[in-house]
Amino acid sequence: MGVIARYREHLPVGPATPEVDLNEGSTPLVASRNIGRALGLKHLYFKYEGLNPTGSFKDRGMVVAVAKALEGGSRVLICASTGNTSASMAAYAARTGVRAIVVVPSGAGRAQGAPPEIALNKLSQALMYGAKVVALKGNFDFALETVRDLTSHYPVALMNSVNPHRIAGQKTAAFEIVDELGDAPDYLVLPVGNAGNITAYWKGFREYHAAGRATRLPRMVGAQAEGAAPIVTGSPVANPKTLASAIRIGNPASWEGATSARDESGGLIAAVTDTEIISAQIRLASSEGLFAEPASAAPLALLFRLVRDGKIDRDAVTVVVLTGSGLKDPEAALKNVEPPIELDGDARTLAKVLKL
Ligand code: AN7
Repeated sequence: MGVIARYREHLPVGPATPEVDLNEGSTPLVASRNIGRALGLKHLYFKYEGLNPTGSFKDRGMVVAVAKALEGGSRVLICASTGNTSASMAAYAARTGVRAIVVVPSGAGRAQGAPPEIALNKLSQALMYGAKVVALKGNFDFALETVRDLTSHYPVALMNSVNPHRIAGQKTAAFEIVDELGDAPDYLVLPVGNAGNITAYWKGFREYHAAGRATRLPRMVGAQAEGAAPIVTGSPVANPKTLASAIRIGNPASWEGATSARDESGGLIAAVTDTEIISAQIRLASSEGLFAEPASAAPLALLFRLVRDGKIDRDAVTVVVLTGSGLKDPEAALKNVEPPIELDGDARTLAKVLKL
């Protein structure tokens, strides 16, 4: 079952909305075995969104946005993307037989013929699903500005999270957490890039609370990368830099949604360094068996710091959202682990090398 079928009564769909799904959503809420214990947190969970059909949380919003675009008669879909949105849009376009155009940042100073500034596996997804991919010179913010300009002049449906149907679909992740825990957590910790997801989670928690499905609201805690932290510093970043390419965004479209979520919930949005991100990504994989992409490790890096600073109550229920699979960006990960041992030998030499 996909998110439209599961949460139909909470979504802007009706009898005229076409049925679309890839069985997205219903992702595991994995209880921490080791990190929670090490931090002294009794109730730490990971919402593992990397298990969505295209490997990220984007599928939740995309399925609703595509269904609504079809309902409205659109035949051409477009998005600007740091990678995951484009992979998701391309998949649902393929499934429903409409054209997909993807605009990804190629980077301002990149060498001719070099790959775009997005993770290779995300690019390969968009290409395999059959999208037309344009690597536009400049960063993500310029790509989004250009796509918005184009859609205001041509009959092409804009599928970025400024499309409210994306936010509507993404809020289902908050519903799932409440359905599983029996109430809202105390803290919801997630990465913030274009800020659609924090906006969507907050909307979901508020709606469920208003419907009597939860007795409380979580504090919303957002993590940005230090070189791409406009919401933390309070002004747009012209040239955002971080190895977490998914959140390499300098002027978030849902800026206000993010600050409202933060302020209304009594939460916070803070920046973590790339070094903290890498170390959190490795610790998550090697001590929990959960491989998430760098952007998804940013909230865990922030949680480490908040616990160290004594800002998180040990009895609190904390959910960290792992927004995308580690398989999305193996190049980033491989730079930071020991390479395989090269060996030409038999069992004895193998045992010797392994010091068994
Ligand atoms: C893994 O795909 O912006 O704050 O174009 O891929 O809702 O933008 C991706 C964002 C976090 C940030 N984690 O979410 C895109 C894109 C992962 C992501 C974010 C993204 P938003």
